[in-house]
This record gives sequence, C-alpha cells and structure tokens, in this order.
Amino acid sequence: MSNHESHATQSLSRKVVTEVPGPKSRELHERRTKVIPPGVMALLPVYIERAHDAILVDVDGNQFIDCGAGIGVTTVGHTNDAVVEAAREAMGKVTHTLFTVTPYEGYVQVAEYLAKTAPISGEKRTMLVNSGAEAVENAVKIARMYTGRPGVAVLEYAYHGRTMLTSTMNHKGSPYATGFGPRAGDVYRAPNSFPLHDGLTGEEAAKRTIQWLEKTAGAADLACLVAEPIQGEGGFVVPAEGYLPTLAAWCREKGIVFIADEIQSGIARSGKVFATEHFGFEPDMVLTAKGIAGGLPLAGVTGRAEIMDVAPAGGLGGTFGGNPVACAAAVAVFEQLEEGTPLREAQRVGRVLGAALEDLKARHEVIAEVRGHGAMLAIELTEPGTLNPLPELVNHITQTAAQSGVLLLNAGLHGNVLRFLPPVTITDEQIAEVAEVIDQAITSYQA
Ligand code: PLZ
Repeated sequence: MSNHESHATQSLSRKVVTEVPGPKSRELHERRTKVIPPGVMALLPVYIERAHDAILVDVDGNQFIDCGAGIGVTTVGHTNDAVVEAAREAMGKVTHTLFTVTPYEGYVQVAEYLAKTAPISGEKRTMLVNSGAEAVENAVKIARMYTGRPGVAVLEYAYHGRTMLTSTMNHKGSPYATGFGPRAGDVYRAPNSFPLHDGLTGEEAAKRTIQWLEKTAGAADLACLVAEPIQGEGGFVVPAEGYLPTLAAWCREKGIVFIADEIQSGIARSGKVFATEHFGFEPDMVLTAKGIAGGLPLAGVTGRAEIMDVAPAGGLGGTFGGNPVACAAAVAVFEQLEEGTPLREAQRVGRVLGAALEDLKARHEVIAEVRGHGAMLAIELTEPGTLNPLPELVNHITQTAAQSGVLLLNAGLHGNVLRFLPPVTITDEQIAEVAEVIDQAITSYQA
C-alpha cells in the first residue's frame, strides 16, 4: 500500500466547482482540435488529471462519479492499489522484451489464470495481444485455420472493434465502417435474441438465428460464430434463456468454433468472472480485454488446446502483445478475483443499482426495461407504451448528469440505452446520487 497519492484521492466524492467543461478543460480542448482529428471524439471533453475508485478528477477540480470505467476497463477501481503497485514494480524490472523473442513469467501466469477461470473444459491455451479488436482478429484467424473454412457469423447489435475485419463485424455501419471500405468479406450477421423486442423464447430465437445462417452462409462455410454473451455497445442485450446453449450445440454439431467475446462482459463485470457462466453453455474460445489488466492495455484469446495449437510456430504474435507491465497488472487483478472481492462487489452493485433503476422505472414510463447482470446494467428509454427509441432523452440525461458531476454512457443501435458499468468500488451512496441525478434529468425533460 505504497500508493499514497491514490489514498489521498480515495475519500473524494462528487463535486462540481466550475461549469462543465471548465476553463482549463476548454483550453485543452482548443489545443486538441489543432492536432487531433475529429474522428477521435470526446464524449465528455473534461480532461482528467487523476482518478481513484469510481471518481474522476478533472483539471478544473471537478469530481465525477464514473459510471463508465473507461468503457468497462477499470472494473477493480481506478488506480487500484494492487494494480498500480504491481505495474510500478514490473516497470522497474523489465519494460519490454517481446515474448516471442525472449519470454518472461508474467505472460505465462496470465495464461495460467485464464486456463483456470475460462468457462471451457479440458486443456486450454492463451495468446495475449494489445486490444479487444486484435483478440477478435486472432480468434477468427485461428478458427479459420482450424476449420479450413472462411465464414464468420456474428449477431445483430454486435460490436467487435474498429479494425478492418472487426468493423465489418459490427452491426452499426456508421460510424465504424461506412466510408472506410472495402469491408472484409465472408461476414454474416444473423438475427439475435432480444427479449424486449422480439418476444421470442431462447429456443425460438436460436432457431431463427440458425435457419438464417444455414440459408445465407451455409453451415459448411462457417469457421466461427462470434457472440457477446451480453452485448455491450449494442445496449447490454441479455439473450433469452436457452438461446446461447442452443447455438453452442448447433455449432458443435456443425464443426463451427463458438467464440464468446467477453471483452466487455468478462472479468467480474457481470458478477461472475465470465458472463458465459450465467447462461449454461461452453464456448470453444473466450476473448478478454478491457478489465483484465485494471487499466493497462492487454487482451487474451483463450481456447481449447486442440484449436489453439493449429497455428504454426511464428504464426501468432505481435510486438507488444502481453507486455510485461500489463501482465503484472493482470496478475494483480486475477489475485483479487481469486480472493473474491471484485465478484462480491459487482454483485452488490447489481443489487443496489438494480433496485435503484427498478425504482426509477416504476416512476418514469419512458423506461421500458432494466436489464443486465451484476455491474453491467442498462435502462432502455422509449416513448411510453411503445418501443420507439428516445435517443434525445438519453442525450439530455447524459448532458444533465455531466453538469451534476456524473459520467454516464449511452449504448444501443438507436442510442436510446443508458448503460452502467462503473468500477465495482462505487459506493452505495454514490449509486444513490447517480439515481437521483437521473431522476431529476428525466423529470426536467418531461417538464
Ligand atoms: N468486443 C464486446 O466491447 C470494445 C469500444 C470503444 P478494443 N468496446 C468499446 C470505442 O469506441 O472504440 C469492444 C467490445 C467488445 C470488442 C471490443 C474492441 O475492443 O480494445 O476497443 O479494440
């Protein structure tokens, strides 16, 4: 516990001392626009100076309750003491070698933890890369080599990244792929299971997905099906019970590799180490990133040994993949996972925030649904009595909340979902404040 700076930040709470963004942030933003293209956007252009647990402190001294955790990254809390300490120590020992040139223990340790925790039976292997999109790319490459087939099946509402292949795999053309083409070939987007909108049981929805894929792609042409057990950017879509197990059984029967993209839903986010565990099925591969290293860039492709072992020596790698500092941070995250605190805290957030959101739903007809698991919850906002999306209301809420010192993220194909993925260290009091801010924002919109 040598991290005195973060301890000083620990007791911080929500505080707004300037308009948002404040003068220093506006000045930085001005500088930024001269050197950074607008394609790299800023949802809330307050410039962050430091952060701890669930609080972000900006350069003007404003303190925000963070309900986004850098889009699901700092699950164990911003500047988590053990993560910071482990990374500092590793940094001073070895910053980089390139694991495929001269290896080091940290990479092996992360692969051992993933072999132990990934929801796949039997022998497992892991390769480490830098980002979620890179994990998806590698998983698809390996699945193609293993099956000798080209096709990649994905689901409606999916998000898998911003590289050429993964931006083709996303449901949303704009802003991810439109105009950036040509897109990757052999990607087939099938209907998903979205209980609020399709009213189907898991079996019915799976049947629809399977029929669609068999008709358009043909099972014999499919290398893999890539699915987020709980869809992230798509709006925290939780599939109906039985959907994923039915798909997984079909994949097994047809020799299609089932790849669970747990980049947003994994590593304690949903109240289980992997969200897959909520649904009772076994994928062939599971992808991790975001929360795995507590804020440092690291991602993993973990899969059944039989599949992972097909790539020849030298066929997999990358300069920075499994960087020693990032691996040390990941080990610090896994040690905490083993001890149990992040899971217990994610479950607490699920209970406390879940109840607060249900309470809001009871008082505001515009909330069509509260959904999700653990510290991965969302509300969908629609015109009362219909399912017509209300993205303007979501914008109003996020903007009003920012002015009150709460950072909220939207999601969903139509931008009408508010998603909550705070660091699990967010306190019950902070959750109550967030709910109150949203309550007032909805009321002020309707007024
Ligand atoms: N798969 C399920 O959620 C990343 C995107 C942020 P990278 N989601 C946040 C942005 O606007 O670029 C994500 C995900 C799922 C893959 C990815 C991609 O992970 O680490 O951003 O490449």
